[in-house]
Formats: sequence, C-alpha cells, structure tokens
Amino acid sequence: NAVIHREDYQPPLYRITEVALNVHLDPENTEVEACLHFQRLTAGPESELHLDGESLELLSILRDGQPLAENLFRSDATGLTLLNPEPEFLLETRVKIHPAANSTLSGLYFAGGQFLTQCEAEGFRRITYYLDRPDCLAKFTVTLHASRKTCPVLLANGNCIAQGDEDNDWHWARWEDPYPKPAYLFAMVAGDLAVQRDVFVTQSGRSVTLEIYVAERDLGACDQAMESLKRAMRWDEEGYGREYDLDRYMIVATDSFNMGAMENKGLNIFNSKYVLASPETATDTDYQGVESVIAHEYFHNWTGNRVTLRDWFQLSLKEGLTVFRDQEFSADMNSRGVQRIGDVRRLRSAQFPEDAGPLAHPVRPDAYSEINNFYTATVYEKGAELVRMIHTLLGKEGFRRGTDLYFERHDGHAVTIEDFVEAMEEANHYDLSRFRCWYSQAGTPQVKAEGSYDPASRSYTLTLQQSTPATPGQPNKEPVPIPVRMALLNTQGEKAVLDKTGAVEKVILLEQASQSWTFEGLPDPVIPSLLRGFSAPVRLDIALDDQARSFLAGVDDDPFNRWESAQELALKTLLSGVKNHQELEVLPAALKQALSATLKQSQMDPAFRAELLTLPSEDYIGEQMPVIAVDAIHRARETLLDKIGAHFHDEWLGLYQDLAGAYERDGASIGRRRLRNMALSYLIHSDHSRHEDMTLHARQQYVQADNMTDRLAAFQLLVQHPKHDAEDILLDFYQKWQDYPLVIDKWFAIQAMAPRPDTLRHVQHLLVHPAFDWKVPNRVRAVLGAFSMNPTLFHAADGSGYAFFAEQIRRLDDINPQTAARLATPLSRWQRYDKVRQQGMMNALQLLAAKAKLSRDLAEVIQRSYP
Ligand code: BAL
Ligand code: ZN
Repeated sequence: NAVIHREDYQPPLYRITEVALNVHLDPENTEVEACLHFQRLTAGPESELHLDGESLELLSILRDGQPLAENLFRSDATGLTLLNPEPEFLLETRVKIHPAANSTLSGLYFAGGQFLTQCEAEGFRRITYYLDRPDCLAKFTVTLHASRKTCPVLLANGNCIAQGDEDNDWHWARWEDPYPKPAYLFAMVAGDLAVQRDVFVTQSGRSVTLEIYVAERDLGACDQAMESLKRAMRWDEEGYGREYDLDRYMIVATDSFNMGAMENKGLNIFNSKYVLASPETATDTDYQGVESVIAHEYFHNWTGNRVTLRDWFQLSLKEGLTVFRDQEFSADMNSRGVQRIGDVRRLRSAQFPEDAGPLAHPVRPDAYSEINNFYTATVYEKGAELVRMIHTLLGKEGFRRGTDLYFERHDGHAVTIEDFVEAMEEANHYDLSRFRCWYSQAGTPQVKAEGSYDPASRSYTLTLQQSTPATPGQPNKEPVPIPVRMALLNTQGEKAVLDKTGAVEKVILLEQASQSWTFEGLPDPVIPSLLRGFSAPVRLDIALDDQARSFLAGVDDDPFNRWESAQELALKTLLSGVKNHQELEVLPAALKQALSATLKQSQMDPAFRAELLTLPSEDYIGEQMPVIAVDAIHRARETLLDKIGAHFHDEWLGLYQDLAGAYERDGASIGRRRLRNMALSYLIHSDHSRHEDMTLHARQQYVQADNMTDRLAAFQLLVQHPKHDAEDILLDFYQKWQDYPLVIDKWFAIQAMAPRPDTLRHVQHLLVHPAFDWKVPNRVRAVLGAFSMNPTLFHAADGSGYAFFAEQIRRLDDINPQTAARLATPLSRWQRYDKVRQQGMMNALQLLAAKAKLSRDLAEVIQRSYP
C-alpha cells in the first residue's frame, strides 16, 4: 500500500470553481451527473490531471459539451486521468453507483430505508470523479431526484432553492450552498423522515431554522439535541464571537454510521446515539454524550468548515481545537471538575496506551497509507490537550485574541496547524517555537517531581525532570515545554503565598530536561499540588507518602488533583494487591480514612463524590505495570471492591436509601443517581462477607426504575455478577426494548463485557442472534468492541478470546474495512502482556495478515502493529 508523506504536499494543479450535481437516487443503481468547472492554478510541465474516483462505473464523459475522445483520458481503480487538459474547461461525467450494496458506509449508501452520505475523509470520490482533497474548495449546487413515496424528504447542504414533481411519482429538489467547501463536507440525504423544528435568533438578530430529522417514532426523543444545539450556538457567540452563517441548520439521525457524527456544512449527519435521548431509553451518560457531540459538530462550522484543512496531516487543526471547544462547553454547562476528570480519564485510557504502543504517532502525523486510521485519540484528545496548554500559556483573553486573528486571517481558506500556532503567537507576541515540538513528537512525557522544605531558609525547592520514551521512528526525543499549574498547601490545607505578588497558584514552565524552582518565605512545611487541573498531558511521578495523599484527597481545592490523590491511594493499594494478594486482607489506613471522609461529605456535589469513590479501572492499573497481569489485576480489584463494600456496608446502604428520588434531569439529580448506583454496586460487593443477598436490591431497582440510568445500572450489576443467574432479566430486558436499537446495543455490550467464565460462549451466541447485524457498526461495536474491552475474557490466557476476535474482524473487513481496522487496534498492544498472551495476540494478527483481499485500512493497522 502506498504511503503518503506530509512533506510531499503539493498544491493542486487546478481548482474547481463550480460544481453542479444531478443525482437520480435508486438503491440499486444511482446515477450521478457532475458538471465541474476547472481552472488551471499553477503553470508547470504537468500534462495530466488526475481526478479521484473509486467504485464508479463511468457512463459518459464530455468536455466543454463534446464527448471526450478516448485518447484524452484513461480510468482505473483510483480514478480518471485527463490527458493534456486545457487551462480552463467544463467537465461533465455521468457515473453509476450502487448505494444498497455499499456496506462500507463511505460515499453514498442506502441503509434503514434512507440514502445517506459520508464523505470525510475520502468518500466523495465514491460518488463522482473529483479533486477529493480538502484544499480544493468549490461552490456546490445539487439536484436530488427520488421517488416521492419512499423519499419524501430530499436534503443537501445550504439552501433549498427549487423543487418540483416528475413523472412516475418522482420528485426533485435543488440545493445551493453559498460557501465554497471541500468535498469532504458534502452531504445529501433522502428518505422518509419526520422533523422537529425550532428557531435560533443569532446575536445579530438573524433567525435560523433548526431542524432535526429522525424516524417518525423518534420525534419525542430530540429535545436534548435541540436544546444542546441552541446552547452551543449561544456559547460560540459569547465565547468566540462566532455566529452561524446559513439560514438553516439541519441534523439527520441514522443507526448506520461509522463515526459519532459528521459536520457537513449545514447538514450534519449523526449516529442516532448522539441525537436520540428520552429518560426511558437513554442514560445520563447518553444525555451528556448528545450534548457534547451536538456541540462538537456545531463548533466545527467555524473550526473546520469556514477555516478548513490544507491536507489530512492537519486533521488535529480542526479536531483538537474542536474537542477542546466542546470540552470547555460541557465544563461550562455542567460541573467543570467532573468534566475534567472524565476528559483525563478518556485521555489516559485511550490516548496514553496508543502513545506507548506501536501505533504511536504525532498529533500531526508524518505519514499514512489510509487516513481513516488517523481519526485517533492522539489526533483528537491529545490534540485538544495541546490547544488547552496554549490556552493555559496565553490566558483566556490571549487565547481569544489568537482565535480572533486566526478566523480573520484564514476564513474561507484551507490552512495548517502552523497557521494556527502563528496566529496565537502574533496576537500575543508570544514565542511558541519550542511548543511546536508537541505537534511533531509522539509519546507521553514523563515528569518526575522532587521537593524539599528547608526550615532554616524557610524555603521549598521543587525539581522537575522530564523525559519522553522512544516511539516508532522517533528514537530520540527533545524536551517539550510543559506548563505545570501548581500550589503549595500548608498543614492547614491553605495555599501558601508563592511570590511577592501574593500569588497562591502559578503556572511554571518546565522547558529543560531538568529545572528547579525555589519558593521562599514559607513558615511551615508544605505539600505540593502539581499539575493542577491536569495542566499538561504527561505522566507525573511524585513521591508522596500515604499521609500526604490522604491529606490532599481531603483538602486540595483543585478538584482534579483532589481526585487524583484519592486515585493514587487506591492505585497503590491495588498494585501491592496485584503483587501479593494477601496485602488486601486489611484496608490500608490512609485509603480507609480518605474513603470515610468522602462518605461523610454529604454537602459535596454527589457526582464529584462518586468520582472520589471510584476505583481505578483494570486497564488503568495495568497501564502502571511493566507486564499487565490480567488475572491478578482483576482479582485484586474485585477483592478491594468487596473489602470497601463490606467495611462501609452501613454507609452504602444509608446512601442507597437516602439518595432515592423522583427522576429529574438537572445536574444534582444526575449526580445523585450516579452516587446511588455506585452505592448499590458496593452493596453487592459487600455480599461476600455478609452473606446477605444484596442482588435483591438490584432486582427491585431493575423492576421499579422509571428511567434508563437506574434500570441499566441494576441490569448491568445483575448480568455481570459472576454468580448470579440473570437469564430472566436478560429476556425481560430484550423483550421490553427490542424495538429500540440504541437500548439493544447496551443489552449486547453489557453481556460482552461481563467478567464471567461463560462470556465467550455467550458472545458467540450473540453473533447469531436475530438482532445482530454485521452491517450496522453500532451493533458490531456493541459485541466485538465491547468484548475487546473485557479485560479478562478478551485476554484469556488460552488465547481463545484473541482467536475468536480475529476470526470476526476477518469477516468484518469484507463488509466495513474502516470499522474492522478500528476494532482491531487492541491487538496492537501485544508487547504489554506476558509471553503466552503475546503469542496469542501475534497469532491473531498473523491470521488477519494472511487474509485474502485485506483492506488498506486493516492492512495498515496490522503492518504497524507487527512490523
Ligand atoms: N469530522 C469527523 C467527525 C468529527 O470529528 O466531528
Ligand atoms: Zn470533529
């Protein structure tokens, strides 16, 4: 497979000024007529123009109205090459495509009775021949033709400028998008859809029609999406001065989608998971997912659409920035501390492992063979952390000056990460030269902190050292500038004054391999609170004793660091329990004290309280070990849960009873449910020593719940309980919710993630369940994706999990390569396991590598995983 290098970027030879498409929609055979106006941009010797095209059947080709002679073009599997093209010409092509047979869900496809498109990154070339690259911006007019009966709704980007009837009960609609755009933002939709409408009045007083298109029976589940959209529109006006620019903003929901959603200009297409939410079918987490993804796609209108990418290596320019924006939006709408903890948890569970394995790549990658493989946690989540660090360095106002300049300079253009960094620098007269290294260097920096208090000089000296481990292709690493937000807490838990300005919190910048800072005028010893708010995406190694951690877990006023201290205490206990299970016989005093203090804090935000009481995940524990001890980790964590459950049984029972309440959607109620369901989980863990059957509480909650959050929490506890027989509950749940795909996805996923010895057998049955569908990515992810996150069964020592998984990925690759490649990535982490498991994972990779007709997507993942 050809590898594309960032350094090889060449501007396009031609531009396309106008595009007119005429699309006759038929599930089996759709015809696309494209009329493209080409203008040569650069002089030069090139006498050929290549247009991208994939899986297209060329029916006719005209240049300036005349059939193009056969010696003036050639076509192959990658597209159409025009020989000796004129400096300016009109090209008209007619192609045939097959939407119903298109199970890749890239390009135009027909699923669930609807025609839908997905063009990012390179799907447009599956619709017509084109310069399918993000730096080719053109004005589009699109005319859709379809049966009125099956497709009463016809949508495309921009404004509907005309429509009418045709013979045979067909109709047509013409859409015009006034904003030139790259083809990856193109979209069209046709189907039988109901719509929920609303209006948003922008800051300049323009009315924008908001429309959410869903299946008729889902009309009652669009309120969260609509309200989130309006809040996001207002937030972008207030925070960034960005107003929406069309008269209409449309969102379409589908069950068949590879990604979460897509920001097509004026016509977002969404995975229904991020649109539909009702209390009966969606959990609180689902509601928050809708809010953040709706906001994310909306924010792309400026960061991605109005200012777009020069090439795909710049992907983080729009994704990192837009994730940062959606995280900040969610922090403003909800609890900032809890939001940050969730964001860091995601970064650590997905991005840190990626950055430490064979798929590690810089936020701005240097090479790819399939760009779809680079929609990664590094490009998205680490990219957002880089933007956050720039925000930290420049301050809120400085950052806004930077984005103002960025939009002013680059509106309507296709630009680079470098352009963004330059705008930030120039608007603030701030030098980010060394910061650029964060974009080019892969790997997670490790920061080692040491501090000491000197009573004689009443000073505290802090020394920070950094190093970044080697990653594939980058053996030697430079130091990067690391903003470390810090405070020093005295024995009363108050923040000490750090300098003559009276500051009690500071951002210090670690730029060298090692640096020291001395803080003076400190009458008493202090405890450092470093990397507050997780001010940089690094691993911090600081030697604090249990007492200090327990102290910080109780008093640190930085919510993230308070949580981190509690996590560290639990982590230490777990790691020693992994080494020697006997260590878990007695709960360590510091951990007990920290938990006890949190359990008593009835005034604390319950969502934050729940975070403080959550143990690190098995994955996170494994991340801290040189070799991931799969079974010992599971056993240690379960034992610690049992111990905490039993020791605080009365407190958990008290919480469970006190926190009962009627369903409301506000933040306090969401936190209350979270904490109460955590109490239920600990109660069930308390069983082991008490010999009372706490699953009765879960059964009762399952039956009586008036919302999906509580019902699903109980369902999960029962189904995943290693000893409980939950067949009746499984059946009941399925029967109740079988008409709700998003709920049935949960039914599948919870079974696939169960840490029970019979899970693999169960999962094999799930694949032949009538509701399983290889063509629907949500469903495939619910079974195979969930199974790959099952820490014990996927990683069963006999290799059965890996072998089963590889067989299924092989099958999926023929249907949907993008999803197959993404799902296969856990196999890349084979170096992290013991020799026996390594062999099992390598066997699985070899099985995949030997597959006939291996897709480019999957081939690249395998090749990089196991070079
Ligand atoms: N652009 C792909 C989906 C998203 O990140 O919004
Ligand atoms: Zn995005």
